[in-house]
Amino acid sequence: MDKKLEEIGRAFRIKGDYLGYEKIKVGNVNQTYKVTYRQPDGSPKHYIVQRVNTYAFRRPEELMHNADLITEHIRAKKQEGVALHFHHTRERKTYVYDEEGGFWRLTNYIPSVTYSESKNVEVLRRTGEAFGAFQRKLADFPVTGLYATIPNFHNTPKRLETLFADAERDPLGRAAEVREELAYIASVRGEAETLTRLHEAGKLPLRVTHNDTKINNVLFNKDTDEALVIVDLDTVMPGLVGHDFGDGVRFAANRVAEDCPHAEEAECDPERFRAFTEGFLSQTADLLTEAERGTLALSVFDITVELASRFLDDYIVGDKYFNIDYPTHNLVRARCQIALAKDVHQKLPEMQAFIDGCCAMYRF
Ligand code: GN1
Ligand code: MG
Repeated sequence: MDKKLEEIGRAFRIKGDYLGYEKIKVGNVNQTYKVTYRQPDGSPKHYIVQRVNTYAFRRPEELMHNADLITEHIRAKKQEGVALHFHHTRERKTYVYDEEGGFWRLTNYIPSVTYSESKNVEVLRRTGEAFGAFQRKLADFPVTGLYATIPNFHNTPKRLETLFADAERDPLGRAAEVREELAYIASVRGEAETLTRLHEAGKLPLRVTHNDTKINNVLFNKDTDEALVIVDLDTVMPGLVGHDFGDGVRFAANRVAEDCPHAEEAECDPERFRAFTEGFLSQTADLLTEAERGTLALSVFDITVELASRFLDDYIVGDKYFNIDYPTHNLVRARCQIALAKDVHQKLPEMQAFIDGCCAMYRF
């Protein structure tokens, strides 16, 4: 690996002696490394190198086109503090291909902490606020200027169609084992497709959305817990605000990790939900349409069912998309998301009532 990372560093014209790397185990799709160089004055300097998963991202150049425009748009608005920056090669490209067809990029390293979960409501409020601010800063960015890096990424009806078709094909004979999960998803299909259907009917507008609003995509200051930057811009593209809000809640408010093997413990914690929601709406309430505001709670349910179906589908077809740590990892993830979806479903009225209250407060 050292040889490869050194080669990538050279392509991006990194100065100094290559000292080594550390693999960063965050993210289910790309491979991430923190590399260290000795600068001419002897001090160490770190960078983040990533190999983009080209099975998930079929057109990585378009992804980099989006990410570069977005980071520069945000950087231009930032008066102080750190910002994410993609380094360029001699040919002024933000990526390189290696001989095996691997797609690589390199950014500055931002000293920070990330949380894969947090019980600390203040951290959760700041997470919601950071994703809300991201949305806000990009509100004047033309949606049409971005590629759909993964077409139909949050098209729930298409995701479900694929799931049921793959279960029918059942290439590995795994469908029998997941009959119950398939039945649950089939039973909530109509409701889970609501957001996409409303968009198709012209009732929910497209915005520039992040599409992967997990708490571990926010870098925090180690000492003050201030949110510094949002990372993982791979899926920034035109989308629905509910998907950003919903995915944020799905991940941050769950009492257990996304892949907890004790699915029965999955639950949307009301206090964590309120903290994230307050933060998010403090930045966005005045931007949103009535239809957007009115479907925010439902969006948590829709996105949770969607993700359950993606994990389940990947299990059925043989774990091609998500990185797995053990053979049933995707199944465990799917079960945990289904348990969470059931809990969210029951809490929808109280969640929407809280959202309405926040909107009323922040809009005036
Ligand atoms: C993937 O790799 P990561 O953790 O950034 C996935 C998201 C899922 C998430 C679930 C491009 O994100 O959509 O919500 O896993 N990203 C892509 O943990 O598919
Ligand atoms: Mg991601």
